[in-house]
Amino acid sequence: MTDCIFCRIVSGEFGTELLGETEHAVAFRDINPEMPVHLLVVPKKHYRDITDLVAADADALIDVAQLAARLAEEHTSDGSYKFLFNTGENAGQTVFHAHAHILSQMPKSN
Ligand code: DGP
Repeated sequence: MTDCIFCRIVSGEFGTELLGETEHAVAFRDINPEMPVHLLVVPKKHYRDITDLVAADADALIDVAQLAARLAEEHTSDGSYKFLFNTGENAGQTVFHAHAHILSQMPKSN
């Protein structure tokens, strides 16, 4: 979808740095971080939210979860993280391309 900001990131249009990529998902930093670690993992294909993703694409769902776990290992000092899907406008979803927030107060120091 050309009017979807995350589809445009997935296509490479903005040159957004990708922190990880699988066959079905990519990860990048949230532009407006709410914690020291705040990453987003999105399916490459467009789904409106996690509900649509779960219903339609088990392969992409697994990739999102596995990529999130790998990023948490790489970017946090203790492997603890929040794995959050805002779903629907009244729950705070503002970008309607399914995405997981990976949030942690414990960045890896290097
Ligand atoms: P949500 O409220 O769950 O829909 O979260 C959307 C998140 O997406 C929000 O935390 C900010 C982030 N975001 C919005 N536009 C961009 C963008 O162009 N680039 C990046 N990296 N993040 C974005």
